[in-house]
Amino acid sequence: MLKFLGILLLTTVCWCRTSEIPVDAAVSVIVELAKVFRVGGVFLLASREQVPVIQWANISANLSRNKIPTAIMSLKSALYTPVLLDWPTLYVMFSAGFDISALQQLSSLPGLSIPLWLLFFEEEQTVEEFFGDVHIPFNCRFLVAQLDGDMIQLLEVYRVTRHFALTIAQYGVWKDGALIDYKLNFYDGRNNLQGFTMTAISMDSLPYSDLREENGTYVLGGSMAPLWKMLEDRLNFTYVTTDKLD
Ligand SMILES: *[C@@H]1O[C@H](CO)[C@@H](O)[C@H](O)[C@H]1NC(C)=O
Ligand SMILES: *[C@@H]1O[C@H](CO)[C@@H](O)[C@H](O)[C@H]1NC(C)=O
Ligand SMILES: *[C@@H]1O[C@H](CO)[C@@H](O)[C@H](O)[C@H]1NC(C)=O
Ligand SMILES: CC(=O)N[C@H]1CO[C@H](CO)[C@@H](O)[C@@H]1O
Repeated sequence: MLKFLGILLLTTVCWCRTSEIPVDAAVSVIVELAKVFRVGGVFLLASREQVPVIQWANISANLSRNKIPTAIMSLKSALYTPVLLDWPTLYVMFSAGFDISALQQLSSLPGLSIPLWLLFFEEEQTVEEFFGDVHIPFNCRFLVAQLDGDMIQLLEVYRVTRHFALTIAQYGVWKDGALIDYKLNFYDGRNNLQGFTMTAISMDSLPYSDLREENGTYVLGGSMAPLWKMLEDRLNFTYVTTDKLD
């Protein structure tokens, strides 16, 4: 009877798909990113369900052999562990058997933009569907790694604001143990606010800025105005003004 229960437990634990990304490739991607971003340590985030399907211990041992301090941490503990400020950290996750609601919780952390994030993605659904309404803020460095033949494509994902569609852009490619065509400055190309309307307040300071009402709307005048207009055009945003400080 006990044996039977054991088998039952095993089969229920192992229902989820095992990770298809080769351990060697995953290790190499992490090592290469650690070099580029001078990462001081790696946290491998895993839920209890994921432990049997992903070779965390193997990956962790290999990273340590590469002189990269590594710890395996549950997604729950990550919520309560302060982000290390003076030590560039890489948080790694696998999507196989992953609980997206945990990521939803993680994404509300105030320090989300401090570490670098890497998600090995191997789902039938698209990246957009997977993230659903998870908010990855504009200033976050969040990478999604996807197997593509003998290469791994690295995408960056973010949203301009919570209600905007997920932006997915190419970050780089991993091939034959090396990162190629990657952006050294992570924020390169992240210069389109996609028509975002920000609320602005102007403290009039002549001759630089002068907020005037015209036909019921406020327009910025003064010598700052052309500069501001140039920023709006370059960064693709608009503004509405308010005279209330709250
Ligand atoms: C680690 O993974 C590699 C590649 O998948 C495999 O060859 C090796 O046996 C594994 N080592 C352990 C200790 O599981
Ligand atoms: C500005 O953002 C809007 C909304 O995403 C988009 O349709 C438009 O093409 C963008 N303009 C430029 C110049 O990128
Ligand atoms: C305000 O309305 C007047 C008359 O309709 C128009 O001539 C003027 O261009 C408008 N100004 C702005 C800033 O829209
Ligand atoms: C997955 C794996 O075990 N990869 C490597 C770990 O480190 C040893 C020694 O550095 C390599 O031989 C493995 O290929």
